[in-house]
Amino acid sequence: MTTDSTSLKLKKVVPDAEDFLPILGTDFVELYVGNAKQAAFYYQHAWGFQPVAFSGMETGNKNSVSYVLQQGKIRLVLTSPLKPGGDINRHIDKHGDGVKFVALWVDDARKSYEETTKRGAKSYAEPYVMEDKNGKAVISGIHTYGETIHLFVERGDYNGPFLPGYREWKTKASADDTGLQYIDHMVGNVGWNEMNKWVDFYARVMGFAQLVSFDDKDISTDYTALMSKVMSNGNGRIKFPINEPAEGKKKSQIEEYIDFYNGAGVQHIALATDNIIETVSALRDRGVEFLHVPETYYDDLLDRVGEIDEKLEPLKELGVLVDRDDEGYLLQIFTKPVLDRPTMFFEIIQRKGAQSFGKGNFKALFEAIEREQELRGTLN
Ligand code: TYF
Ligand code: FE
Repeated sequence: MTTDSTSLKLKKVVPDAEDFLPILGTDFVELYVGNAKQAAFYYQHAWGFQPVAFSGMETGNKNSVSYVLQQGKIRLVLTSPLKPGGDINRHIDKHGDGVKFVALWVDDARKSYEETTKRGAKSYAEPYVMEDKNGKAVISGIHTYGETIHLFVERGDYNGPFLPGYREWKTKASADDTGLQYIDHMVGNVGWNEMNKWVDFYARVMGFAQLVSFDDKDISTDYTALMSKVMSNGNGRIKFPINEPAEGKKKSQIEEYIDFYNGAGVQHIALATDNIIETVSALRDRGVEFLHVPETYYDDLLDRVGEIDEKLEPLKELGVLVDRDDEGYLLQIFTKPVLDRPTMFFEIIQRKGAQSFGKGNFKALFEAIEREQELRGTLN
């Protein structure tokens, strides 16, 4: 493993052309979960997301229930079935709780659908209009890796709590936010030798380009390995790293994920803060569990990353990792899986100039993950 950083470059995988899929930002992330009421309680009280909107029996939705929560620009939707059978139950049975929809905010959901399906995207939903007294929105959707879906959300004249059909949702007990601001990146785990197929998908079908902060991430510790490439849209607001397992002496964390998720899916969601010490302290006080790095990581930290604004002691106390590239530095930390299956987890990230992903931390991070795999008996 080398730790040199080279500057972040956009490698043009597709010829220069107009951006045929302009994306305004991430609109929402929707998880299919076994018990949305309790999941919503967790994200509200442990993570500080605020209640926003609700759909369920009281709004005429007899088959499923959805809670919408928001913090900064991050919008989370938690959906559970109300009856046996159907696609949500099947999804939960196969994958456990997990991300079903990564919804992208666009100006034109019809054009987004046409441009991507004509380049080979598999249709999930043709453009349809949702409407209530608050106005109209248009939604369409295409398949990406595994059973994950990209929705295109055009908000048009809609001016309500979330989307047509949803009503405002309030709770009596509140929890302060924890300083989370926006989704920095969302990572997909795909199967053996499938990374380049999905890199090509994001390039060809969605017009993304590969972000190269160093040569293709071919990452290994003494025991485990994975490969990773980062795809980004035209304006850089959307960043999707794609991981695949690689052969090592022991089982890749990516293979462990694929085993338990029963296929490809969203591995981690990186949430940005502008004060990682405050954010992680608050999350930890409320019971969110983070991966532990050995104290020796901090012994030569400042030699590796140079001067930083933060004091070393709180970073060490919390287990926050630091990495530098030629544009600045970043601070990051990873939760343990937030579900019973060792599948999805979160990253908290604070960027101070650096636009890369923490290459210098991979060894310490992956060794921390290996220790968790060892405890689960899934390292072999
Ligand atoms: O998103 C990233 O690239 C970093 C590092 O399985 C990382 O957060 C990469 C692969 C992985 C876990 C974290
Ligand atoms: Fe990440």
